[in-house]
Amino acid sequence: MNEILTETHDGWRKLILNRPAKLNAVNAAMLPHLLAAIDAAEADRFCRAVVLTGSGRGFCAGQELGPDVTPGPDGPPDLKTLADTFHHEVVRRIRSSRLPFVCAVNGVAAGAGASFALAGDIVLAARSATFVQAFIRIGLVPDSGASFFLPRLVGDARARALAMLGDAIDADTAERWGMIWKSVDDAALVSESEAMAIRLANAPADALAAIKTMFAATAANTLYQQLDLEAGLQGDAGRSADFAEGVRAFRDKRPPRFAR
Ligand code: T3D
Repeated sequence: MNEILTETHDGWRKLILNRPAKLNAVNAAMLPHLLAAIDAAEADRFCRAVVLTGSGRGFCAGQELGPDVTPGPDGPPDLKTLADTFHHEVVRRIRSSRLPFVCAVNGVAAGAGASFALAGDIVLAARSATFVQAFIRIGLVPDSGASFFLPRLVGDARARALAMLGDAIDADTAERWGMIWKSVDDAALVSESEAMAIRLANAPADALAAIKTMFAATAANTLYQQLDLEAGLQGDAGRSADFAEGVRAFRDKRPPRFAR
């Protein structure tokens, strides 16, 4: 079975984790295909947005608790290399991509699967979906960015409790806590995430990429450094055809038609 499905639409792609019987748990054989699918979207000049979702009733149950993490003749598994090479590379590529990523969390997102979801730029979740920091349940620690994303999204108190207790939270709670953009009716997730991708595909692409650059830098920057970065990126945006079109459309009282 093809464990990563790609749908190519007009201006956007959908990447689907496709191991439904295992709630789309990932492993070292599957993750290179996910990385390749992300790279292919990045390389496609007609692609302006990506939806990442799962097939079946799960989004992603994190690392497959199978051969990759089973002690072999040489001793315990090398989780550092596994994380560095695969899981963390997924997060790096989503975050460093020019493309806005919409994560459509269709079901449980656990362990690294929750981190992949939170790496998205805009996270929509089906109301029945849950987010689980499952690591502690099996004696591991948060990875794939969980210890970076969570405190920034929900605050230190909630992040620590989620990481230390491993309790599941539902999509409504995730929305209320600011962990995700929106919880939607299960039946509406596909249409809402696709509408979001289309909307982003029609937005000014360079400005979206610049917003990603800004938000990537903000965690490490001082206010003054961030002001310098904003000024530089605004300078670039001010020279763009999209800005000229945006202002023209405003004056003409019509919707803008940004470059595609
Ligand atoms: O180096 C590194 O970076 C290592 C990576 C670490 C990052 C991680 O992601 S560590 C965390 C790994 N993930 C987990 O510990 C989650 C394990 N799964 C669960 O706790 C539960 O399955 C869920 C809470 C996600 C969902 O529960 P539920 O009751 O809805 O479903 P289920 O019945 O437990 O699972 C359905 C099937 O999927 C089941 O298979 P079966 O019995 O029907 O054949 C189950 O074994 C399978 N499954 C779910 N998660 C995994 C999995 N199989 C392998 N690995 C999984 N992670």
